Amino acid sequence: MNVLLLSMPDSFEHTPTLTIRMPNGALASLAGNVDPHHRVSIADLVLAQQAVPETVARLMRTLEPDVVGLSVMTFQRKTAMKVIALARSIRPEVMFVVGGYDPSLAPEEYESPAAGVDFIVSGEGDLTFRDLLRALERGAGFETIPGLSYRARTGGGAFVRNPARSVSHLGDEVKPPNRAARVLSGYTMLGRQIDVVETSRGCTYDCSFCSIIEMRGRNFHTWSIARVVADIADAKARGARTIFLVDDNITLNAARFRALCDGIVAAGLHDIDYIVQGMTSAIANGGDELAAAMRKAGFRYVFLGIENILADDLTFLKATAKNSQREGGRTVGNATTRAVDILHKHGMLVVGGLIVGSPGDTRESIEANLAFARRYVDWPYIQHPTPYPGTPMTKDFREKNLIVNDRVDEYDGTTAVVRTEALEAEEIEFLRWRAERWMKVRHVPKVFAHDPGFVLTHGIRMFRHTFRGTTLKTWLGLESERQAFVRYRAIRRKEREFFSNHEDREGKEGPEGQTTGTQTLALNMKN
Ligand code: B12
Ligand code: SF4
Repeated sequence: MNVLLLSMPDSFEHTPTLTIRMPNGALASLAGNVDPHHRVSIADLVLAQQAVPETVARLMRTLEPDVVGLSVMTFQRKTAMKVIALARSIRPEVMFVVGGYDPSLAPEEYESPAAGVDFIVSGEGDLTFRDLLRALERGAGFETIPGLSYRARTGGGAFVRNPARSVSHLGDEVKPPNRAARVLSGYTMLGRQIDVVETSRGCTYDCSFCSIIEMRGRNFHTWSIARVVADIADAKARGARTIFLVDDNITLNAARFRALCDGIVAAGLHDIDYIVQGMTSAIANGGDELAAAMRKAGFRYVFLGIENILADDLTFLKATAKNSQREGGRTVGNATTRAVDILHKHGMLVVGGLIVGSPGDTRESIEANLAFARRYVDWPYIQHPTPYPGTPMTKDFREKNLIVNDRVDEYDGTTAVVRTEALEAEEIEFLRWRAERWMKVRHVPKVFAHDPGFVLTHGIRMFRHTFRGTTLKTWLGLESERQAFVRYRAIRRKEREFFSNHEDREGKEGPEGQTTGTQTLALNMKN
């Protein structure tokens, strides 16, 4: 069968496509696990953000897929529906499969006939998708495939939800990703080609804002160091110079993480820049030994899930335990500053994940977190609590009646869609927006020291992107920053519209490295 796998083009304020365009790891994993006689093509639509409809149309016409699979996060739902409608208009006979966080956690949104979806894969998709293709090929029924929902052939075509599939214990069960299936090019992290690698799946914590627990329960499974090292070598052989380890929580087993660092060095793969996300407690408790091993292996950016520096907010977010520093079996305080200090001491940079706008937050508590970020983190990754489907936090916000926006395409983490008891959502977003832009500018010298060519070529555009909405009048003090903020929000809303006036845009050039409608860039038809 001809299979086309798509990830959505919608991107996040802190990972603008001008500087960061990452492959979706789920799609390469699916491609690696289907039976080898299928022809699978992966297209990450962030690579074609300026020409989404044109690219989808071109892929549908040139690849002639029998099955199209879409990976969808909640804030990408609206775009996914439009992609399906367009693709179906070009090839009405195609079968559409959706998977990922949103279809898994809000399946009802995809079950209405208007959505145009034929199958929903919940939770891990590697084996379910493989089994679905087998069933389609044989013309067999779908009722024995765990993790799959499908439209019944009788009874009005309602969706049938099969029982969930148990989480995979990894090992040899889930085969390595197939990166060769990617048909678009232009992946980048500040000018260096980037790839993603998984070393484990799952987490045993239960932070109230995180979708992972509802998605797969509380568990943690790992691949062998040998498999991970081979996977990194594969990414490197295909040109990657930066690798993001996308594990949910790699630091759950610090000894294994340390062994992985040693394995990377032993395999000579420490000439790559690594990015990883981890818990402050694990980094603080791992101390100099773990941090030195990480640096030696090439780790450059460490995303720390700090979440909040105030105890009450951490309690609300259920993120106290993972941010606690422990000594002699006892909690002795918050681990955040120690984790930051250790990473800095060993030459690594901190991406500070903070969440501002929990129900009890006031102007002062938000400012305290922003001041902390200003002082301690290298790149701010500050978000607002966002009520994703199925999370305990969503329930809390709903019960407190604090959700003010139900347009899920705006659930991108930096649009405030909930208010606190003391502050309006817009005010919370304004406070974050106003402070964060300057924190980003401050990081530029460190980027310049590492990638001078990239900053020289793209510096002005990076600055203009960060300050979009701000005009000469704002700089001269002739209008308030709030007016610039209103303009920024309008620009942001427009950026989410990938399908408006697409006929007018045909042929328009996108940012450097992005595929556009008229380019025939890297359509790799060989696999
Ligand atoms: C890595 C990651 C990122 C990377 C993205 C890299 C990339 N291009 O993929 C970065 C840092 C850029 C990122 C950013 C964001 N992320 Co993110 N991210 C993750 C993370 C940590 C791991 C995802 C991953 O790659 N897993 C490995 C793959 C193999 O697993 P998987 O994606 O689950 O895929 C499996 C199944 O879902 C399924 N599947 C997935 N797609 C499909 C498609 C089909 C057809 C089928 C059949 C099956 C299937 O099968 C796959 C294989 O088993 C998760 C989870 C977490 N613990 O935080 C969050 C997570 C996915 N992110 C999330 C969010 C909200 C975001 C942001 C909006 C804001 C933020 N919190 O940072 C931005 C926006 C991203 C963007 N497009 O711009 C949420 C999604 C919630 C939701 N309900 O939508 C998660 C769950 C975290 C959370 N807060 O709970 N993210
Ligand atoms: S520690 Fe990280 S992955 Fe685990 S539940 Fe909390 S936010 Fe999610």
